[in-house]
Amino acid sequence: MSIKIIQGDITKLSVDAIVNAANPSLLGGGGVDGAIHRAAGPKLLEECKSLGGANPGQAKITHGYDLPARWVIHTVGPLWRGGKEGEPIILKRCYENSLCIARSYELRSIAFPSISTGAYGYPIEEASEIALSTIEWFLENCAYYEMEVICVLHNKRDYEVYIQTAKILGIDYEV
Ligand code: AR6
Repeated sequence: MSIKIIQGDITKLSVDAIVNAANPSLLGGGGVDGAIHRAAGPKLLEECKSLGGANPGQAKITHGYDLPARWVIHTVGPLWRGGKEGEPIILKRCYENSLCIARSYELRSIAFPSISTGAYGYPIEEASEIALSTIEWFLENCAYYEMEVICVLHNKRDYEVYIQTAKILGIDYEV
């Protein structure tokens, strides 16, 4: 089991699945969602239309089409409203449910962006704690075969925050 923290563009990764930080329509948007749809091509949107949307915290899987990744797991993060409206538990569910789907497809390498910390405004320091602790917990307690989870941060500051959080939480990670 391993957690990797890297800086980069998630759409370029040749992994079993990349996770998309989508909105409840699951029909595309800006940020990482827009980048994933552009790189995957129009067939991704066609398949997404058949999913019937998703609630915050849920996750649904599609093919990756023109992406190097075979699968895309679409999850809807919480919109940050100050932190007292259930945002932490919803964010935790995004990671848990995405990893449960990955496990049910027996996927070995899964890459996550930093869900909710762009347009949805979740503070990266707090979001990184939930991301890393939930991934570590899942790998230790729920994975029954070797899984590699990669946290992909688009910019240097977010990357540095993740590394700092991993150190504070005492989480074993690779870079
Ligand atoms: N690779 C990796 N990370 C990226 C990439 C990329 N190519 N592009 C952006 N990020 P956001 P949210 C990072 O806004 O906050 C969409 O319109 C970005 O720096 O993509 O969950 C959806 O349709 C940030 O750290 O997602 C929803 O309406 C992280 O991805 C809404 O935005 C998440 O930022 C969801 O907002």
